[in-house]
Amino acid sequence: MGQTISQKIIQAHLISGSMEAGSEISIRIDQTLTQDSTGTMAYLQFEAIDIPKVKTKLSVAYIDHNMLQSGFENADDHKYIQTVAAKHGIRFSKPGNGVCHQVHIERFGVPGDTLLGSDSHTPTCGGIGMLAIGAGGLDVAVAMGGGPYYLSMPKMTQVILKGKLAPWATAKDIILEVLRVMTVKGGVGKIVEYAGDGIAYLSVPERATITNMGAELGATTSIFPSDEVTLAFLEAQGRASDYVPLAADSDAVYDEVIDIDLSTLSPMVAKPHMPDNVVKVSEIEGLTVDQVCIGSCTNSSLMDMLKVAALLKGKTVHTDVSLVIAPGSKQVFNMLANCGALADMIAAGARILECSCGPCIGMGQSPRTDAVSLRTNNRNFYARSGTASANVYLVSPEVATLAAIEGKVINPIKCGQPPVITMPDSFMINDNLVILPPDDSSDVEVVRGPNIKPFPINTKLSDSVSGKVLVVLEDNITTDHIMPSNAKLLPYRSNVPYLADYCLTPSDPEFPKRAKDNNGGFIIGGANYGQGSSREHAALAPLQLGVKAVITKSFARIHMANLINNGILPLTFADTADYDRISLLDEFIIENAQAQIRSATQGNDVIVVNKTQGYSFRTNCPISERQAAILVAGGLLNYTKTIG
Ligand code: MIC
Ligand code: SF4
Repeated sequence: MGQTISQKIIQAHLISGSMEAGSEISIRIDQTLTQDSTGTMAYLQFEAIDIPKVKTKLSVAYIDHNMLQSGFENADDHKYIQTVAAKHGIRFSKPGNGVCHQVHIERFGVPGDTLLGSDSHTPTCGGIGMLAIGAGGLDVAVAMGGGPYYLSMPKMTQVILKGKLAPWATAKDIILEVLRVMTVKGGVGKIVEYAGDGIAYLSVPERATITNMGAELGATTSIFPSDEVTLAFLEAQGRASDYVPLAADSDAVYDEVIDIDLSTLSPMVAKPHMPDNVVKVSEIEGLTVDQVCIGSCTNSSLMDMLKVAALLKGKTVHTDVSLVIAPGSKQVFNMLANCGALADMIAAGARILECSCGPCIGMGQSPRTDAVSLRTNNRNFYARSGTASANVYLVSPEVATLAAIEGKVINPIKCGQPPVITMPDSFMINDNLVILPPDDSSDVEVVRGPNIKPFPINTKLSDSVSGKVLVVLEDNITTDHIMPSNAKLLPYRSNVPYLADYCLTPSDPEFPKRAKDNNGGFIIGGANYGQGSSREHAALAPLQLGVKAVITKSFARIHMANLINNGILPLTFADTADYDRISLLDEFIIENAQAQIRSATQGNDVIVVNKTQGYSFRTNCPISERQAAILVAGGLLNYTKTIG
């Protein structure tokens, strides 16, 4: 039987397990990436594992999230990451070099290789045929140390793109359409592979927009074949030698196939507050706009920026709109400056930001109360912009730019022909902001500022797990609810005790106090709990507050792995009707927890007793034997010590 693209890459990297969907496998990781908001924790954990030099082919530490430096905290973290990277053989991408995913695909990604990144949008590199997966910091730390990455073998989804996009329809509209069809939970446990005659017309940056936002499907990753288009991109980046062709076999079998006729797609928009709340732009035409943000790892390539500049040329941003633009990388920024496109943006009145995540993660540019903000980002989760009452809409750079000029949403179809932008034959290559680690790092001193606090480590699972229900939450709770990130909180990513006081506050401001008053307990969630970011802090902050188990209707992949790595039991209701019976502060107990967790690996139920209401209910814990051992040991760090 033929193989899919990702099955081929997995097979070539397989260390253990059988490649049957749902069973646990482990793979060798060729490259890792970290960014600063998850990186500090990942490197603290790497240091705890105590391996002198990374064992990957390439590991890069990026600084792109915490860029505001409104106090000493961010700068301290940057210094720590720079010195710890130098110490352990990791390349350091300085602040100003760009957003990790944009830089990585430009300068480092290799078709057919594996990449593990401590950021959920790591699948961006799937745009050049790399198997690129987002994970928690601890999993990335283990991979840097040469350890395998464990995952559940995904199912295979094929999205067949037929024909050619109509004028004004873009790669962003393709992925918004896929989100509309599959929803934010539709990709959980799956890899999405793109195929069809339509992909020949999509450049690597366009493919990367699609694989980037595959994270919003909950997918393990997304991937395009490595073909002539990939070769052209790598050649233009001066990296033709990294090219290897890669395609699915013609008789490869997919679990699911979705057909999209590109010629029928029109500009789309994801309405507040979920990336799958997708309609046609024509349905919100005329909506008055207060803010437009262009950039983020989804749409900040040179081609995106050149389109924006062409539309802005000779125009003025509307009186009532604030337009901010953040180019994705130094390469993009420099080329915009060299060709004059940057001047067109400035002349039109755009506020140019440094190349970083910026508004996407609420690092500045929070819009006004009740604002309508059009953004080219990948996420419009509630309160993520830093203004809880704001309504964030996700659109293509073209739709965003036209709205910035007109002050309202315009259906671009009515605007004549779009600017025609093609990929340059050669990009400007200057890697002077990537600092190589020294061969001999014995003299390197790792600098730790006062903001770096010890992180919580769980203890062995006790045989009787008891506590009160601390909160009951609805479906689709994101990591932005569990551990909000914004300009005020992001500086504390290396200070979990501080962050814990904000845990789940967008959903329930009293949660941290209630958790502390009751010495921890249980979190109850709905479906797709923990979707979004890879931030391990969404497990570490609950751990700091004494949370012992999270019981939900279902989990998002990375968050569930983060809970296990930190020794918090991830349980799902065997009968979702039991969710409705639970009241706040009910007292729960799981008897014989160690034995129950071990036997859950055989598909047996884990019984939870509701002492307050006098009944028990069944839960599942769909984990491997290795994961059960991690939970019993009290997390991955403790487990690693037990196995030497
Ligand atoms: C995000 O887009 O939510 C982030 C910020 O990049 C996160 C990482 C983090 O929380 O630091 C992600 O996507 O993993
Ligand atoms: Fe940065 Fe936003 Fe991309 Fe996350 S989604 S890596 S915050 S640009």
